[in-house]
Amino acid sequence: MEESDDERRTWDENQIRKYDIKMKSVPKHSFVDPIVMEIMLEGRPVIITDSKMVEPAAKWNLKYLARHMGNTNCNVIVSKDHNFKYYDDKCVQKAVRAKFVPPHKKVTMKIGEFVDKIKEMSPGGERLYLQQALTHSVGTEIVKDFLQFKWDYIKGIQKEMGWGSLTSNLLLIGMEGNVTPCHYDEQENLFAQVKGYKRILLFPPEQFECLYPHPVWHPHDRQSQVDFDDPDLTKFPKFANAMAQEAIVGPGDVLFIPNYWFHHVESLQNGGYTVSVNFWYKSKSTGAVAYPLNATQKMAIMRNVEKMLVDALRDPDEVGPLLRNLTLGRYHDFSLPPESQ
Ligand SMILES: O=C(O)CCC(=O)C(=O)O
Repeated sequence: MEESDDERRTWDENQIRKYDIKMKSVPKHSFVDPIVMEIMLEGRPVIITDSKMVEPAAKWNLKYLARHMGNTNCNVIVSKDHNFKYYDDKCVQKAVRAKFVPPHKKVTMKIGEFVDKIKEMSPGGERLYLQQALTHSVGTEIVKDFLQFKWDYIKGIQKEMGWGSLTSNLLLIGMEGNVTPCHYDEQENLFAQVKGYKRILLFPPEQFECLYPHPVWHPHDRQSQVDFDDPDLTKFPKFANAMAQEAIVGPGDVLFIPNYWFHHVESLQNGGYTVSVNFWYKSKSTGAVAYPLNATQKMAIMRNVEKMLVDALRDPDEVGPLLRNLTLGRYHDFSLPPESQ
């Protein structure tokens, strides 16, 4: 991979993975356009252009990062294929350890080693994805750049949106074609694209039932069970109704990913490596709850009920049967065909 790869400024349809999912586009507006805040306040995703929010990171190519992050032990995920489905190590140790096989390895390495390995990438070979929190451990030059981000602008958004504190910034360095499969987070996210292009498919909380997230106690909690490459519509029939909102982001773009929105993220194929930095914020505190509850609040309630049941029953395998007993034959609308329920 040559350094000139990170100067690539365009992409074409062939670089995008093909899925059998209906799609429309996420709106894209300049940061000066008041519509950006209107969309964000409605809790919808938007691509913000021209903000120069993380401009000092524009020089974060592999050479620069290797030079200035040299001593950091970076978290790197190593996968046999293009999918990097997140799993929580803490849950692996608990109830399901006997049945759960981690889909990939998590290792630490110096960035120099990571860079060497991704340059050696061979088709069908192991893939790597560096995902490192930006803390003081990343080295003084990187911290200096970070401090020069456009914090007035970033803090302005945080204030206007009423968000809580900034919890973390993740630096993501991905190989071309890497995929973070569909999942949701419990935080607001300003996702800044620094190098290369990523395509993000977003799904609102209303589509929970189309995406079948794993149970809360599972190591893959918050991740969709549906394999987008080969969806099993017998097991997950409502996936056929999923409707994605597509965002393609390149250097300088910032995507707002609202709390509880499912998102699938792919580094475009044959596009060189990608660099992104996200900004995870605590959501606005709920304060007075407005009725009727919106889809995000309903999703939060479902999570809490599920968590309470896991805690109370102490056996994850008892949660499903209890929930089924609670509703079976009682909450069905008998005017509807069974397959639609
Ligand atoms: O960029 C990626 O691959 C994943 C990022 C993501 O899921 C996030 O920022 O929430």
